[in-house]
Amino acid sequence: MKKVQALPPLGMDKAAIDQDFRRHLGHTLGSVEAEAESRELYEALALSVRDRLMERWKATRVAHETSGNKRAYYLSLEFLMGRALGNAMLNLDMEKSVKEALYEYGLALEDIENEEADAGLGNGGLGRLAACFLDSCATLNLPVVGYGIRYEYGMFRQEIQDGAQVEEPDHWLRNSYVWEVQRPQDTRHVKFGGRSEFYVDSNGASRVRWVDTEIVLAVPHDTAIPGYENETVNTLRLWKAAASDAFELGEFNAGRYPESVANKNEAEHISMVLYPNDSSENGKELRLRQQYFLASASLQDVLAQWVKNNGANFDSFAEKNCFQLNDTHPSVAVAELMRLLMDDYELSWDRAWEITSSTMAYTNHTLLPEALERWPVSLFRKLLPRVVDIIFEINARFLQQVAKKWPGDNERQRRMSIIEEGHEPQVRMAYLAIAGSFSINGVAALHTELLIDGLFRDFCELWPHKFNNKTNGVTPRRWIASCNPELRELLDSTIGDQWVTQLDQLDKLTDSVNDKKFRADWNQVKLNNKQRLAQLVKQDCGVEFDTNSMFDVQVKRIHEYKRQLLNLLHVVYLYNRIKKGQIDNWTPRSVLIGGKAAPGYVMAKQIIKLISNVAQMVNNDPDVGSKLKLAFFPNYRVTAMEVICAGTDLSEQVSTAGKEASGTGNMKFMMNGAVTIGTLDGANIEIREEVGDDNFFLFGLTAAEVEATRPHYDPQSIISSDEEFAEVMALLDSGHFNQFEPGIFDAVIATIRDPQDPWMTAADFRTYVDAQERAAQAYLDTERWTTMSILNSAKSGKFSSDRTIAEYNKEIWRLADN
Ligand code: 26Q
Repeated sequence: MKKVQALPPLGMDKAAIDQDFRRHLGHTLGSVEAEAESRELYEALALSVRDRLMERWKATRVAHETSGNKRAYYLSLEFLMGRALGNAMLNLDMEKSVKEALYEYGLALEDIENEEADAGLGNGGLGRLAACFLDSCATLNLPVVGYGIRYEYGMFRQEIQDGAQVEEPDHWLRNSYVWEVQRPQDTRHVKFGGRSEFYVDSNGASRVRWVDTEIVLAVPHDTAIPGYENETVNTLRLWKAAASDAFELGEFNAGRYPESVANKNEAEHISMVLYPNDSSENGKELRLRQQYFLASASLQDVLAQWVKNNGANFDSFAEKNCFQLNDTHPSVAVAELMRLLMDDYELSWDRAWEITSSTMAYTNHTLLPEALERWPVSLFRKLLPRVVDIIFEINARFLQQVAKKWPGDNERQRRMSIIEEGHEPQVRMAYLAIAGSFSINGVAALHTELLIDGLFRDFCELWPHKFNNKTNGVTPRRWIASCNPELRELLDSTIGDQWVTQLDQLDKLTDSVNDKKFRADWNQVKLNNKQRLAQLVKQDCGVEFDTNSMFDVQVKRIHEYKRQLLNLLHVVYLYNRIKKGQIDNWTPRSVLIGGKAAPGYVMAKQIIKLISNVAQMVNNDPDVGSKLKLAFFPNYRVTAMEVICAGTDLSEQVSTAGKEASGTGNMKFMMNGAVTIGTLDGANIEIREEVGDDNFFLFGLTAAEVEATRPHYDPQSIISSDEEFAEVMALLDSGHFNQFEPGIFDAVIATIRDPQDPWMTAADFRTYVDAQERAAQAYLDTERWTTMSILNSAKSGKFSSDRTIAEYNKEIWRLADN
């Protein structure tokens, strides 16, 4: 083959971009330039940006392949990427040239950007964390590849009809997606079904092969992950499922050709849709197929590349590779790597185990017992018979170790077993992940402590050295520079522009906290962002927010433990005070609540409906006016948060202590100068440590107090001994907010009075309302609030995902930066 000479690098100036923009419009898209629609303009611009990504992407790939350096792989069922265009322009430093080029045609960049659909391939925190991590890995020059699934349908689009959530499919690929490159040459084969067959190989060794399987093709689609102004472009590889030819030409389809082709569907269903639950959906066969599909395709991909470069010699494989498991979702990878090494590459059990247990690392994201993944052994065996054999063998050897350390302690063996015995035996995925990993981490200091003292206590006694904390972070590129351009400029002109990659530099803002001009500029930026948010709320909720009011925001998945209900009780409390005429020193407030409920989570859906109904009542009461507004924000997603976090004054982080593993929205708000009202939960604790108690509105029981209170928790007596609380409950009971829908909120209201309420909403009502009052008074004192706002931003440096990733790298992955 004759070698092709690469073209010279593309220009980054206005003229070069303008040239490519018009070339793509006319030649790639075939649009008549003078009549181009905004969709075509978007595609032409995106393709011009993509061309520039491509050059750097190739160079990075070659550099990583030739360096022979260690690499890490982030395995995740979710990557909540949001939009790519703005991010790529920011990281490639193209914003200025692009704006200049578009200016010529009278086009606004924002309108063009709005043509892009969010890549919503995740539920919430865990998926967005994966996206922030990829940005930081690329920015830190770390050779890390993200592996996930290319769901045809991402997180559902939420509509609100008559105050209730309605789910609409999110066909995000409908208008062609310009950011992915299909790489059919790297297609992998994933097996399902069949049986294990034992045989003796030519060396007389007994081996196993997995036969009579169905084969599903995994076709990779790569997306570029640019680092910030550093020429690095890493890869996110998403697998699409496709039927193999063997599949459609099954045994008996002569004369049934169309039907057999239509049967391809079954294989292709695997990558059809993201499961919209953010706490586990137990026992669903398709979900287990997805998990194995991701794990197997990704591991085969890594092994194939290894063998291409090193031959089938795995002596240094563990030194050069590391797999980070994003929760237990991909943890079947532990058994799958064993299978591939033994069955496909003929390694012994011991060698395979050495490699597996020194390359796998597991991150836990939840303490909720109902969210711990377990799969029926029977289902596992039907789908993955060979894999289940390996899991049993891992368990047998693991329990021997337990028995050796604690002889005769059968109860402990039963507790720690990877297989939960019982009527329907189950595989405990977290225990599989722990047994197979050299590192297990929680995502905030408290969360890790609770894992060590509680959930994983037995394992920590066995392997204390495996456990560690990695407090979450978020990328300052998307969550300041790109979503808050006015703040970015103010920061640049005040402390220089190094903060974008060294977020600790924000601390320099403390030097300017008393500077009059700076404070005025700070407030002006916030006001402009509130204007932008108010416009969005008007457009999407039909509610008018007054920008002089305090913007009080809670956006996150709807979950009882996150206690949107507590927030709502406070709104009803304020409403009641207005109705009673208790409005001295009133702080006008605009409360925004948004988030999706899992479609099958009845209580969460009722909470949405209750918020909508209270909003109707509050917003249309002439006594209330702009003293109080409440809006439910529909279809909360990454792109909405970009506007919301910049325009927020008060960040609501009010989960029951000990339940929110970390939270990451709390960090985005803080960076953008919001003050937190929150419990001592997850990363809130560390946020408060950084910013100081004076600049944080703390309330509620601690995690230890929650557990100590539980046995004698008596919400009814709390309510009846607090007159204002009793009034709030009476208002809800009276049906005031559901006059034409009698009884619909009975179940929700009953949880508050239930002594068994796991979230103990009533316990924190009084301290919450008091903290809200402190916040309201602080807001009235504009000078005080300005200081708090500035200091929150100034002290947010720790919560950059660059810091988090640097820690993963230093303590877990140990990659050289390239
Ligand atoms: C599991 C099995 C079957 C179907 C769905 C699932 C499933 C999917 C998503 C279970 C859990 C999730 C997502 C969990 C999640 O987002 N956890 C959040 O992770 C964040 C990042 O670490 C933390 O900040 C949050 O505190 C935590 O709730």
